[in-house]
Amino acid sequence: MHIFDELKERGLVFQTTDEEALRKALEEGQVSYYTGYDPTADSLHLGHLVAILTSRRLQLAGHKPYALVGGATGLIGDPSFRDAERSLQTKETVNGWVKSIQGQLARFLDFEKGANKAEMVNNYDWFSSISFIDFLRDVGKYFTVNYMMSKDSVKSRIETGISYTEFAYQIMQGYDFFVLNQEHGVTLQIGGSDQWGNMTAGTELLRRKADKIGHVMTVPLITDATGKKFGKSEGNAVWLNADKTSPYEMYQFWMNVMDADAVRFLKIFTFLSLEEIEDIRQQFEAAPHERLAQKILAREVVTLVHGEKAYQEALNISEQLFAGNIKNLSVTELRQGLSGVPSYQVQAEDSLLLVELLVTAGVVSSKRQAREDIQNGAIYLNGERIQDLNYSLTEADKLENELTVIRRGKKKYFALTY
Ligand code: 383
Repeated sequence: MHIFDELKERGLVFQTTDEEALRKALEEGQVSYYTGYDPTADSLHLGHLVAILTSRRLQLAGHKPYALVGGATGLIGDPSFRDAERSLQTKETVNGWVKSIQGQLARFLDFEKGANKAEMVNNYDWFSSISFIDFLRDVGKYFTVNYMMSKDSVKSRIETGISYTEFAYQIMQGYDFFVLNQEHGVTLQIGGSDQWGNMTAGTELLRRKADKIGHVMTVPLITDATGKKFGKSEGNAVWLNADKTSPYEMYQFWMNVMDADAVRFLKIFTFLSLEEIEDIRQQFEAAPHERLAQKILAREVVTLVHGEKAYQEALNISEQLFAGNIKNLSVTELRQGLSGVPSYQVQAEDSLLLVELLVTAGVVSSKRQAREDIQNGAIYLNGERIQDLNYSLTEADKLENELTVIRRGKKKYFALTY
């Protein structure tokens, strides 16, 4: 199947400039294309993955990717889909973030081999040396304020206000496309649908300044079956950096995807072939309770982002916690596995009598309930059932001096920290 049709089949094409022209370009030979990422944090997150993986798919089809990290644009701030002005970060901070993000991107594209190996570029390289006078004369002159004001990113801020700085953002991104076209023959820019306005500023500049045709393709902003923006777990971004979101948390995120989304997400977020996905779909629909689609989604994406070992570890944590077998887990694994469960930091003055501590820590609502649970054998400390009403916690109950895992019933976990 032709790459453009495959991208469509996978639900990855939201909008393009002249579709026939783009398809023809992709059919006729190697296309150099780019996607930009601004350093607005020290890590990318799941929201970036659609664009990154689409870029990888095009590379696998033989086209040549450029990954642009916005060392300059990150200092300015993209107003797209933001209802308020961004606060400026220091140059040191932004530069540090550029490096982390470059490191992350390096894992997803092939920068090593072949005529279509990926290239990393940073727009600070051309913006740091262009003078204000030259920029206004050589770039600004091609954009009318009227044109710039017609962009959604600007229109949506007319009431609340937008600085001249953020207003100028679109022509910076436009100039990037121009520079990459002139210096590297880049003719296609890919980005999320939030980037349409910025990306077409580039095709506009190419046309007016160099009489060249540039193509733009947007990937959709992913929403779940209820229309909610994808990629958040309890309101927080799911980061690609394991120190910010552990592989186990990411694994859980994919395991919790709704049935109605799972097959669609397999097409977007994995490199399984459409035939393989169709096969999975049939099995999944025959027995949705087995969650085959979620399991494969979790396996594929966690392996892609964090590697096979981290995936196996996440799977193991999840299986052991589910079976109540926490004795097989190390404290590091337990910390990952329990990061989302309620926890309580034990204070020096707290009673260590289990009946009392269960109430203080909020595991149960009364001492009567605590007694009942203990007697019924529903309370476990570090995987060991405790049925002694007079049990008092000792040093031996603190795993590596810092953690006690309480389980109530089959799989309600609580963490005590010290
Ligand atoms: C900067 C300079 C360019 C081209 C692009 C840029 C960055 C762009 C932007 N992109 C987002 C980001 O950096 O802000 N102005 O967080 C996100 N992208 C991609 C995709 C997405 C967009 O990095 O939709 C999600 O990941 O386009 O929000 O010359």
